[in-house]
Amino acid sequence: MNTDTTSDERQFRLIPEERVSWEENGYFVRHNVFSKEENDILAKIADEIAERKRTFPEYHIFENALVLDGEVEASGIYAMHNIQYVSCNCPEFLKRTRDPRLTDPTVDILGPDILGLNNLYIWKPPKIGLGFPWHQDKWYFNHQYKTGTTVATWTAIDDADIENGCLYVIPGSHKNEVLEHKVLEGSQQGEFRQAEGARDEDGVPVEVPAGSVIWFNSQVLHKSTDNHSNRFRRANVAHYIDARTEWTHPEAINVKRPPMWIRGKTYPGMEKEVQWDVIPIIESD
Ligand SMILES: O=C(O)CCC(=O)C(=O)O
Repeated sequence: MNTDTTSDERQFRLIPEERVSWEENGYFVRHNVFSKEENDILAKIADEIAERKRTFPEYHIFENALVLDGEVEASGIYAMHNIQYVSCNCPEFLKRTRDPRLTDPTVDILGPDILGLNNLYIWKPPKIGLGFPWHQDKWYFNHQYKTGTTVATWTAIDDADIENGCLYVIPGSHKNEVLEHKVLEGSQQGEFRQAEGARDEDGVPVEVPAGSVIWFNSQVLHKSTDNHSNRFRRANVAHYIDARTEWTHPEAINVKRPPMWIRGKTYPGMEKEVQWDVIPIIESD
């Protein structure tokens, strides 16, 4: 991928209204980014993983209690993490994380050289799929990377609305500090912590039809609610960082979850810490 493109040369570049929303609110939405047929390819693979019909590393599958009206109904999958990794045998997901429809606008935010952090597929089954409490992804990324901004792209595989547990954001919250995140007492959603001080009354639901993408700043406060509908609510989430980013603890790089090369160059000293499926392009000075 040529890294020396200008914004005008990038077909899917940010438009001025999106830039304003990004800066003011910390997110923007595009509709009709992916077709149903394109998303069906990802959905079918994820279904096969969930039904254990496909070879897929178990440690990338995250399971949890699933609840109905506050009662534990079942235990099951709620997310598949790092599904883009070469070891996960899902090249379609890796291709998606590199799709210029996701990365062109991201280049306008982060610059030409980008790495991919976790690509996670969220699986929220009818009636029992759990929401995620208020959080800032930056709180998690700060443990690994020294970077001002990371960008999340959230692609709706199904229509996402209040009833089936869409994403909520607190517009403008990316301008404030990263809050303390505490374990939620009694929560079924074991993986995630709650940002202290985030208030429901400040949040707005971001209801989107399938095929839409939400780009959000990793510092923006966001959450989602439980799925109370008879429909699935699935989403493909891919995070990006500038390839020049430094690790917070270079002496203890998390070799289990290296970022993935997505686009452009990487930098001296980083090539071993990045996952590659192609010959690396290294900046010489
Ligand atoms: O899709 C959802 O339900 C929540 C996603 C989320 O909070 C995240 O990816 O950080």
